[in-house]
Amino acid sequence: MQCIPNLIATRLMKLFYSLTSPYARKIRVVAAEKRIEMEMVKVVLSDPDCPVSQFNPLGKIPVLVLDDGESLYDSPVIAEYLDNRTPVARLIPQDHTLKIRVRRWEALADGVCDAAVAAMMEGRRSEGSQDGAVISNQLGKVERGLAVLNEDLGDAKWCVDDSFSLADIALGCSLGYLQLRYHHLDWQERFPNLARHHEAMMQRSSFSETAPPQA
Ligand SMILES: N[C@@H](CCC(=O)N[C@@H](CS)C(=O)NCC(=O)O)C(=O)O
Repeated sequence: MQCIPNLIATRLMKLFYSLTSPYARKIRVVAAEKRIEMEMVKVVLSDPDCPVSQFNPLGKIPVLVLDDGESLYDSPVIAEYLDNRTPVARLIPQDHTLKIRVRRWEALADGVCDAAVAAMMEGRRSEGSQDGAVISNQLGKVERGLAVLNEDLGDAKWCVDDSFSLADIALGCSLGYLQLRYHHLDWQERFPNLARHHEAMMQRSSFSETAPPQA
């Protein structure tokens, strides 16, 4: 009798992403650290046929489409989902106090990115319709956020409890975005703790292999 191997048909989860999105990079780094395989679907958000809004009504990436068709967003939700999918390389601590500290780092790092993106979008409007007050308000958030992140990191290697976590991934992706779009802010010189953290992140293949292409 022929022996038929027990094949389990599994459909891979699909991640909608772009090479320059810092939020999508966060998820790509999480997946690499946790050795989770996903089908990667690269999108161009400005493309009229971009499929993202079929899966996320907000039309934003990252979106993770699960094997049963359910879609997850935004990046903090996807990161938590993936972290719980396998115990390999835990990125969000089980301990409540540590978990809240990781989440707070993530919120501030993501918030700096939100403000940097908002300032850049305003700056891309035509000369006459740009609002300088909007740009400086958003850049003020970036500056204050970086100062607090730099101060809170101090001379520690990793953000929370001397252990690598989602906080480090979120911080790294936010700084990577500033390096891409705001090189002129000279954040490496002004915030040396953050510069050192970014160098440590670049030693990890999950991070260096997901770096956005420099323009
Ligand atoms: N809070 C969201 C932010 C996602 C986000 O803003 N993604 C940008 C790409 S970097 C986007 O999709 N923008 C398109 C839009 O706002 O319409 C997350 O963490 O996933």
